[in-house]
This record gives sequence, structure tokens and C-alpha cells, in this order.
Amino acid sequence: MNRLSQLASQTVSSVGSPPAPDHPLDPLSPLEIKSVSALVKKEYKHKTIIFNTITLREPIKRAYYEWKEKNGPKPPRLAYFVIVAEGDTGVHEGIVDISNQTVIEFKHTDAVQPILTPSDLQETEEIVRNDPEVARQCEIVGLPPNSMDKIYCDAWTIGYDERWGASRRLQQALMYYRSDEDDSHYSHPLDFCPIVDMNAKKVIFIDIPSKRRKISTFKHSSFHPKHIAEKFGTKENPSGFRQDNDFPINITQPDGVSFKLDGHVMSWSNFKFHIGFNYREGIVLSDMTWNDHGNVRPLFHRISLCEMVVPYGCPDFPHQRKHALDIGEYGAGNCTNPLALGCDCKGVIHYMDAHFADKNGDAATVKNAICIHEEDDGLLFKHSDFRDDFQTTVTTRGKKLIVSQIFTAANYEYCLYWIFRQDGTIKLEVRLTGILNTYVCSEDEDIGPWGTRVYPNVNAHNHQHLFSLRLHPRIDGDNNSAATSDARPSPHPTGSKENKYGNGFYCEKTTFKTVGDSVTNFESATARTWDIFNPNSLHKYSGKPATYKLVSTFCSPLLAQEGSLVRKRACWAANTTQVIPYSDDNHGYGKLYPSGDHVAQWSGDGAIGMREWIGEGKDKVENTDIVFFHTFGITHFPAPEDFPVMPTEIFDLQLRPRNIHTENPVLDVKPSYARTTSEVKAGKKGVDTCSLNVDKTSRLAFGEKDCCKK
Ligand code: ABN
Ligand code: CU
Repeated sequence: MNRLSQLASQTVSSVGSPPAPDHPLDPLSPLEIKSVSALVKKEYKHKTIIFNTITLREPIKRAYYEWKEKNGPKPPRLAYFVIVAEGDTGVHEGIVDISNQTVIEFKHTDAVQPILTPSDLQETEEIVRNDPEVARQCEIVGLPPNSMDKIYCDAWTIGYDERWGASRRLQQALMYYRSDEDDSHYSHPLDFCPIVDMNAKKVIFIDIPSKRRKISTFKHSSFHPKHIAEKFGTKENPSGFRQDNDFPINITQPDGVSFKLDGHVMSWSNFKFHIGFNYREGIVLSDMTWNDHGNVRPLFHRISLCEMVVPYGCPDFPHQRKHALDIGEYGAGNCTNPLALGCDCKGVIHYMDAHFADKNGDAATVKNAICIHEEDDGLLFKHSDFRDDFQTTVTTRGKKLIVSQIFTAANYEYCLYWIFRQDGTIKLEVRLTGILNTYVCSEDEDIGPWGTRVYPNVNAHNHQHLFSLRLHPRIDGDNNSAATSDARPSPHPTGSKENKYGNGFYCEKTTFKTVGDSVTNFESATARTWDIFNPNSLHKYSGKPATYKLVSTFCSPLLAQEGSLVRKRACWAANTTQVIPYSDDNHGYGKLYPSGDHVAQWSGDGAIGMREWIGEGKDKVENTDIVFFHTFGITHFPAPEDFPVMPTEIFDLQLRPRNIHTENPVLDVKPSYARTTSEVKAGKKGVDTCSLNVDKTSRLAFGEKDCCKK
């Protein structure tokens, strides 16, 4: 079914200046999208155009804070658009001033190609199914005749292929066969790869390997309930399901949630921030502050995942082309899922919808694109005194706020959880699931070290999932710095005056003075972390600067070598950090995307994105307005356990406040249980579990109903 027909497509009857939302960072409304497309259509009335992107062009930082903090004017409401015009190569792009109903910038950019939209991907499958040469190749690899309706393809951008460069809008079709539409086609990959021209709407070439591999005759491995019954069902248990989930864990919040939303502005615990969403980065968190007992302190101007790359490690042609830059080439927003209550998210949920432009410039909505909810967060702090057998105690449980989305990048699902803790920690957890990208192998084939046979005739190539986290800090003000922080042994030997007993160690902080200094890598031997800090805001006790410490240990280095296509196109992935100065130039937009604005079919040559921003590495990044980029992710050597669908693989990172708060910032969170030594001595209950803050639904698994009834 066409994706757009699944969405609540909104048509707007009257076109004109739509109402501007209260907050300048709010994503474009359906009415705004429609009004932008109407203006663009007028501007391009002599051309047949396809809309590719219509999105908010966020106000520049200075204008935003003049409005927000200095009573200045509301920044103009701008939209950025990309269209493809029939007969023209490249893209047309520009800016619309929605409030003034004018197209204020437009240009034709040649030799680039636009992001792929979900409708582009669907069209490719139809083109491939109807191509006679593809049909012939299907027969050659052993498909039954007339089975073209059972051919599926995952349409990927071509990445970059020098045979065509960026002159035509191309996709590579990774081919599969599904014997039945409920089967998983990833068990039956095909060995050839058609190249499709999206503008000409035809297959222009087919990459055929010199050694042909026949289609697998082994039964598909699938994962829907009816297949589980087939695989594991018995007379006693026909469904084949184990019993675990017949004993549900339910989340109850009898008094509702403790977050407040004013439009897109979230207030939770001491945090306040704006939740935005766009076609490309998906969730964007902006203007994040912390209410420090009445003093509202800025923390981050903007946080997002701004790019990612999934480089595959099989050196045989054409697999070098498999290195999806999923955010820049497809969009974490464009590919986002509608989420289901009680399934994707459990508990008391607030959803936000996401709005995009379809190819006609109409607004299409993904319902429930962003999930917002709270969960129990285990212990926040605890201490008991051994002197009275641990009766003197304080136990405080925490809760966390989670803002999440899930996007599907063809075969993979990326589940992204932005998690806020009451102590000011910000976590990003990624859960990776979905299906391995697979390629056919023959039964007797030696597939070498580049992949794993995860199922008969199915080779899953080694690959990495690397993300670029973009942090625009504003810790206690605009001027910030960044540093590595390494645990080092004393440089002085045992027996020396400075380190007589040899046990000394310390934290070495190396502040980046220039962009060049900031290109660093993770070091497990020194437990390396990174500090983002305000050197002008010193802690009254420690004398150290107000800091957010990035603790991130899933820092697989990019394994593709210097000179490889993927390393050229994703140079940022070769290092764990890069810090650059922020500038309001080009609507503040110039330094958002480290593989460039138009990623599809970029050769990786030239000074674009991170390569341009790093330049000679001489720009100053100390005590100034900086943007911090962090590469993190995992290297995935597939295993049969990952097939036919992957159990979620989890990796995460944290941003922790250090030298920001006077003392433990959660002392004012109500404990679940607290009893002092004098209360213990006097036989008093103290402020105990049953009267203070306990979860009254907790009970013993195998005994009395209520643990409090002792
Ligand atoms: N992983 C490549 C991809 C992503 C989204 C849609 C199609 C293909
Ligand atoms: Cu993987």
C-alpha cells in the first residue's frame, strides 16, 4: 500500500498566510506546508515539479534569543524547500517567508541529488518489477516464470558510482524474492543489482556478478506469529509462543504524568526544552534549560542526530556502494514510524504527530511520530548505616522522561530514546532491530571473513552503524569550551618525592584551543570522556567550570580505509569528536550536516560539510560559541541470532552535569523511605515506605499480598 495513503493526508482549501505557531521552533503545520507549496508552485509555474522537501528553516540563534530572552521581535517564519523539476538536472531549492508570503531565495543547484523520499523508494520497486531485463535475470538465477509480482527490492541511493556521478537521479535496487507476501524476503536475496534512473523512471543498467549464484531453494525464515506457530507449535502449545509475555508488566500512573507541555515546550522536573522534528534529523531538542532553585540556567541550544552512516565491509564490487548515510540520504524524519500505544510505548503517553510535504506539495501526517512518557528509573540514591544493621537509611527512587521515535531504514529499525534523569543527566539510547541486509551465497561457497552465513544460502555482510550527534552547547551562556578528560597515572615513578607509594593518579584535562585539537578519538585505556564547559562559570566549591561531561564508550572507529569512498563521504566518522565555531551565516544552517546538505550521490570530494568546517584546523574553539560533533555506534558482525529479525541491540551515551550544581541535585526528590538513627533508637518508624512515596502496587511474588503489612 502506498505510504501516503496510510497517512492522514490533509488538504487545505484556502491558501494564504497561515497562522504562525506561538513558538518559532515549532515544526511547520500542515497549513504552512500547503501555503509554502502554493507559493513555490507559483514561482515555478512554467515547470512540472515534484516536491521533495518542505521544512522549517529555524531562526538563527541570535534572533531566537533576542525574542526569547530580550523581548525582541519574533523571528520571521521561514521554510526551506527542495523540488525536482522535469527536464532539469540537480535540484531547485530556496527559502519562503511564510508570514510575508514570499519566496525570498531560490536557486538551481546542479550536480547534486535530493534526499530520497518514501514515495521514491516505492516507485523503484514498480520500475524494477516491470523491466524485461530484470525478468530475464530473475529467470537466470532460477526464479519460476511469471513471478515478477514476487520480486521485491530495497531501493537505496546509489551512494556514488563514478560511471554516472551525480548527473542522473539514481538508485541501486537490492533484489529479493518473496514466495508469499507474508514471507521475509531477506532469506532469498538475488545476486544482481539493477540501477534505476528516478527521473527517466527506468532501469538503466544491471550490475551482474561474474560468478552467478542461484536463488536459494531453502524455505524462507519468517517471524510473524503464523510462522512461529509453524516453527515451534506443538499439540499442547499450537501457537509456539513461550509463556513469558502471558504475565504482563503494566505501568500505572494513577495520578497522571509529571511533565507539562505548552505546545512543543516540555517542562519536566527541572528541565525545560523545545521538542522539534524535521524530515531529516527527526527529533530536535532546543533551548534546553535547568531550573536551579529558581535560577533558570541555559544548558544546550540544540541537540540532534545530524547524520549517520552504515558502511558495509565486503570488498567485492558492487558492495562498496553499500554505505547508507541514512539521515542525509533518506531522513530519520521521512522514515519515521507511527507508534502504537501499549506496544512501541507503554504507560501514560503523549504523542506528537509529524508533518511532511508529499510529492504534490500537500501535507502528509505521520500520526504518533514522537512518543513522550515517563518510566521508573530505579534508585536515584541510597545510603544505609551498617552500625544499626542498615536500619538508618534513605532510599530515593527516580523516574525518567523519555522522548522517542522509531525510524525504518529499509531493512533496519532505529529506535531512538532521548532520556532525561532527575539529576540533570541526558542520555541517548539507541536500540537497533529489524532485519540484516543480506546477500545470496551458494551452499559450498567460501564467503571469507567479510560476512556470516546466518541461514542457508544467506550471507550477512559485516557492517557498522555510526551516528553523528550534534551538540550546540550553551552552558551558563554562549561562550563554551571543550576538552578531553583522561584518567592518568602520576607521571612520577614509585619512590619519587611526588609519588612515593606509586599510587597517584589524576584526571588530565586537555582543552581544545583550535578545531584541529578537537579531532580526537575514544581511548579505553584512559577511560576518556569529553567535557563541554563554560570556563567563565566556576563552581563555588571545586573552582572547576560548569560542565556537561560526555560519557560515551560505544565508539567504534570507522574501519574503511583512507581513500575509500565511504571515508570520503563520511569523513566525520573517522574520529570520535570534532568541535567547530558556530556562526549565524547562511541562516545558521551552514554547519548542520557533516556530510553536506545534499548527500545522495555526493562523491565525497571537495570541501563540503565537516571537511570544509575543519579546513586547516586553525579556527579557535576556546571560550566561544561552539558546536560539538560526536561519532558513536557499533560494529556489527552478524550472527544467526540476528536472523530472521534482530533482537534489539542496545547502545547509549550520557551527558552528565559536573561542577554545575552546588551539591547532589536530587536531594529535593522525595524519598521512598527515610529513617534516621535517632528514630531507629526510639523505635520510631520514621518517614517510612508506606506513608511517603512508595509504589503501592509492589508486592511479594510468592507470599503476602502487600510488603508493607509486616
Ligand atoms: N539503509 C538504506 C535505506 C534507508 C532508508 C530507505 C531505503 C534504504
Ligand atoms: Cu547491523
